[in-house]
Amino acid sequence: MKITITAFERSPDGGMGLARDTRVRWALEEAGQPYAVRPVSFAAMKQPAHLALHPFGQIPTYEEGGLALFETGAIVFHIASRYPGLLPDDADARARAITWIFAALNTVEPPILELATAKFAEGDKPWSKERLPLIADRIRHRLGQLSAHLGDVEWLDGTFSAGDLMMASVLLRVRPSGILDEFPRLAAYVARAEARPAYQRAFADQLAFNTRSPTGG
Ligand code: GTB
Repeated sequence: MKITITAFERSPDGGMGLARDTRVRWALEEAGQPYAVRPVSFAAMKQPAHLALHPFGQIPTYEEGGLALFETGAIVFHIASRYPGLLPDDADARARAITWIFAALNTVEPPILELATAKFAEGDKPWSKERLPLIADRIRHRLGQLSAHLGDVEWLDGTFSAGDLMMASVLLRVRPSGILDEFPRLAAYVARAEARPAYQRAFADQLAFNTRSPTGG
């Protein structure tokens, strides 16, 4: 069944791979599934046609036959459940891998998003200077715990899974701040994830998409 996802018409990061369509592209590459990408402008995201797919007017969305999904956690979980390669067969190992998807989104990503909001949406507020180091320390606390858990193993729970895909995607978001590099084990973990051929293809495709000429050539 044909898979179509949506992405920013042109990502504000110019193709650094930080917009959330990259994690969906990556999951589809790991699963060996071809897909099409429909660009959506900021204005179109808030129009009824897109809101019918995504109630919050965001990207990415995922369409497959009659199924339409939003939320990258749900999309990646769906891909990992429907296609082989991203979740172990053993039921307990599968449950643990799914736990890491939730941990990435619910425990590690929130302070990272808070930092982005504080920098880019609230950077001009008088209290911003005092708030930023507090958020950075909350991130450091979480990354310290994650790094201690990871130790010197390659992936979070045995073989690479959708849990690692989501965790690495979340950690990539904090790398530009320099905080990730304070945790060499996590920096190496992310580098291992980025070296996967599926990630490389996903990254290259989103870069080409975000740097294509306006005429589509
Ligand atoms: N919880 C949702 C999910 O995981 O799918 C969050 C989706 C979301 O935040 N989508 C963002 C969006 O559509 C794009 S990814 N924003 C437009 C809007 O809300 O109007 C967030 C993002 C945007 C830009 C960069 N960047 O340029 O570096 C990185 C990440």
